[in-house]
Amino acid sequence: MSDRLILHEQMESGNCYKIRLTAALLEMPIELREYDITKGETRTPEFMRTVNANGRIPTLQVGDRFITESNAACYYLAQGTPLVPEDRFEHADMLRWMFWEQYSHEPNIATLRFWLCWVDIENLTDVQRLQIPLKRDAGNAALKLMDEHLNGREWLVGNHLTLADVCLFAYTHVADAGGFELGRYRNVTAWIERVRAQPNFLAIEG
Ligand SMILES: N[C@@H](CCC(=O)N[C@@H](CS)C(=O)NCC(=O)O)C(=O)O
Repeated sequence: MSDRLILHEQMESGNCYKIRLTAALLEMPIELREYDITKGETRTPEFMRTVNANGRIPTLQVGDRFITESNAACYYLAQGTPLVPEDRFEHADMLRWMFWEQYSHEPNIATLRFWLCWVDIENLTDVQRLQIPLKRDAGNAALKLMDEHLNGREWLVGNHLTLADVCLFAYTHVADAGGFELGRYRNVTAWIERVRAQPNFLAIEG
């Protein structure tokens, strides 16, 4: 890969961390550009014109082109490496977990972490406050589904670490910051330790 890689990101974001972790595991150098979403730095006309019209990080810059959506950026980096299964079924199964993460996991677990740790409960709108129990239930349902799937399995797909594990690790391992009790999910906590033990593992704020 010869293009210069620049990750437009915010360190605390799990969506950004996925990409840093993918690059670290693959020993790919990437440059970092930090933004503060709480100050609206990804909503400026300049950012939306040049980096992401959707006004969000992460965005992976590849030369002079930009890949938005965290899981697409991870996929860009990992194609052709052991993180992406060659087997056709396992490849699709890996994508299944990555799509599931964005629909059933991240909107619940990451959002509660953001609301409770960054926005703060007293600054939430009434609508957001009403959504907390719904997101709590949906987040626990997602963790339970992972826990059941990991019963008797080391990895989400096949028999080695794939992007499915990397993308789901990002917000799962910090779910306690969103008020989730990870200790209830023994297979998930064992899996978290397996991911942490990988060569070249990078911590979220490391
Ligand atoms: N589906 C997107 C979600 C991106 C996203 O929601 N980014 C958040 C930070 S994790 C953000 O930039 N929020 C700032 C804003 O919406 O203004 C992805 O996976 O990259």
